[in-house]
Amino acid sequence: MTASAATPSSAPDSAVDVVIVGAGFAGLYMLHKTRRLGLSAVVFEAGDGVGGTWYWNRYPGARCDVESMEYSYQFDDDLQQEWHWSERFAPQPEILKYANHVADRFDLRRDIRFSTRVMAAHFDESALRWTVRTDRGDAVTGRFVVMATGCLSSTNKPAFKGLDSFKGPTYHTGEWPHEPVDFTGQRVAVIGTGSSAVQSIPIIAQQASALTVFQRTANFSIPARNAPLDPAYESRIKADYRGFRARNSQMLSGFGSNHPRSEISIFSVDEATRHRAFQERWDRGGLGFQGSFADLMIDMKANQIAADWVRARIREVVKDPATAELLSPRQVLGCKRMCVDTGYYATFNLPHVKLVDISQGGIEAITPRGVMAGGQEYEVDRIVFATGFDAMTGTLMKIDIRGRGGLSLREAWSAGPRTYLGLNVAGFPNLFTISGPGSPSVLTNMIVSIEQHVNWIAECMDWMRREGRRSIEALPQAQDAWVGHVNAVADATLYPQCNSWYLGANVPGKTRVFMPLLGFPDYARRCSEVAAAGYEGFALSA
Ligand code: NA7
Repeated sequence: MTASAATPSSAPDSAVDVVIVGAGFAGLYMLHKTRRLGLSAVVFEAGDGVGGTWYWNRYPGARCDVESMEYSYQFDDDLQQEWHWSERFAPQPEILKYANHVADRFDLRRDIRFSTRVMAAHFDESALRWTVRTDRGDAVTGRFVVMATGCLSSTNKPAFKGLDSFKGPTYHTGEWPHEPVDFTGQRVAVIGTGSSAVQSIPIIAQQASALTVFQRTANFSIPARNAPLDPAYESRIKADYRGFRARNSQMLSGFGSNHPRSEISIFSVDEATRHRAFQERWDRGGLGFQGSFADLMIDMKANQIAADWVRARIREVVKDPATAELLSPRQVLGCKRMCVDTGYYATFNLPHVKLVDISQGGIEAITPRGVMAGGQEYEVDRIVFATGFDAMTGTLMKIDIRGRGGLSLREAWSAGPRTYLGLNVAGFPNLFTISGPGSPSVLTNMIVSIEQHVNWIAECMDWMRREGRRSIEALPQAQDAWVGHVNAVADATLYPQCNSWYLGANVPGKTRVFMPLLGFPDYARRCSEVAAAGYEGFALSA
C-alpha cells in the first residue's frame, strides 16, 4: 500500500495511508499499530495534548472507575511491567501522565497535529480515498479513516433559559480549565448528579462556603474504597500480567476477574446470604457490586432487592431523612451507569451542602445571580454544569462525514446509529469507528475494547494489502442483522429500562436506541470469526 497522488480538485496538502481522528487511547494505539504495519498516518487532535477523555475531564476528583492495574494498555509487556500506578483507582492527572508517557515512549507525537479539529471527511469513489479537512485548513487524503473520537467527547450543554446572563464563572466538568479552580469561600451550584458530579461534589464541598446541588435523577453510587495501590498486589499481578489480562478478557465487561460476577441466582439463597453477598461487594467497593448475583440485570425482582439494599445503606449514611429519600434512586439499579464515589452521600450531612430536587420542573432559568428552580432563585457565585455528554454519536455527528454517493452519516443515522460490529457503516467504505455504537465500548473496560478494535482494524488493513483488496464496506443486510442482534441482547436485560445516555435519552431530541452491545467475550469472538471467514458480511473490492 502506498500513498497515492491526491485528487487535484480537492486540493489536498498531503496524502497518507491512514487518517486517524483523535489522540486519546484509541488514536494513540491506532497510530502505533499503523506504523508497525509500515503504513503512513496522520492524527488530528482537537486538544493541545494527548489523552482524549482524560485530557478534557480535569474536574476535581476525576478518577477512573475501573481499577488502575486493569485500565491500561496490554499490547507491550515492558510498558505494563514498568509503569507504576499509585492508587487502586487512578486519578485523572496520573492517567493523563500515562497517556503522555505512552506518546513519548513510542515516539507518537511527530505524527499528531494538535489543536486541530476535523470538520469533514468525504469519500472519493473513483479514487477510493477519503479527504479529511480540518478547522486549520488542512486537507489530507487517506485510503483509510479511523474515527478514534471517543464515546464521551461531546459535552451535553442544555440550553437553559438565561444561560449567558449569569455574572459569575461557569464550568462544564467535561471541559474543565487547565489551571486549578479554587472554590474557597465561594457559593457554588452543581447541576447534575451523574458520575462527574458524584466525584467532584465531595471535593468542591471541602472548599465552597455553600454548595447547592440540583438533582434531576438520583443515581446509585458504590463506595470506591480507593487506597494507595498495595505493592504486594501489584507484584502478584505483574508476575502474571498476561494471565490476568486473559482472564479479564473472558469477563462480560472485559475487567474484574479478581471478583467475577456471581453465577448464582439471588432467588437460590436466603436473605442472610444475600445480605452477606451485597455487604462483601459493598465493602470491597467499585462497580463489582453489580455482579453480586447472576440475575441483577435480567430480573426486575432481583434488581429491586439489590436496589432496596443500597437505598438502606444511603439511609444509614445520610442523617436527614428527607435528603436521604431524595438521594435514593428510583430507577433500575445499573441501567444508568452506576457511580463509584468517595464520600458522596456523607457530603450531604455537611451543614453548607444543600440538595435541590428538580425532578418535576427542571432548571427553570439561569439568572444573573444564580439558578432558578421550583420558583425559587438560588444565589451563587459559580455554576458547575455536570450535565454529561452527547454520548457515543455526538462527535461523529458533528463531523460532515460523507460516504458513497455523497451519503452523509447524519442522514444514515437519522433514525439512530447503525453499524456492523460497531466498526463500520454500510455506505462508508474504509472508514472505521473505534468503540463505535453497536460494540461493547462503554459497557466494558474501554482500553480493553479499544485494543481489541485497533488490533482488528490493523489486521484487516494488513490482510487487504496481502490480498490486494482496495476497499471494505459493511453489507446492508449484515448491518441490519447486527443492529437486530444488539437490540435483542439489550432487550433481554434491564439496561434499556431507564432514561440513560446509553439510550441517548439524556439529550433532548436524540433518537432513542440502545447503543452499546453487552458482552465483550462473545463480541470479540464474533469479530475474530468474521475476519477468519474472509471478512464475512463485508463487501471487498479488488
Ligand atoms: P451523566 O452520567 O450523563 O450525568 C449527567 C447529569 O446531568 C445527570 O444527573 C443528568 O440528569 C443531569 N442533567 C443532564 N441534563 C440536565 C438538564 N437539562 N437539567 C438538569 N440536569 C441535567 O454524565 P457524567 O459526566 O456525570 O458521567 C458520564 C460518564 O463518565 C459516566 O457514566 C462514567 O462513565 C464516566 P438525568 O440523569 O439525565 O436526569
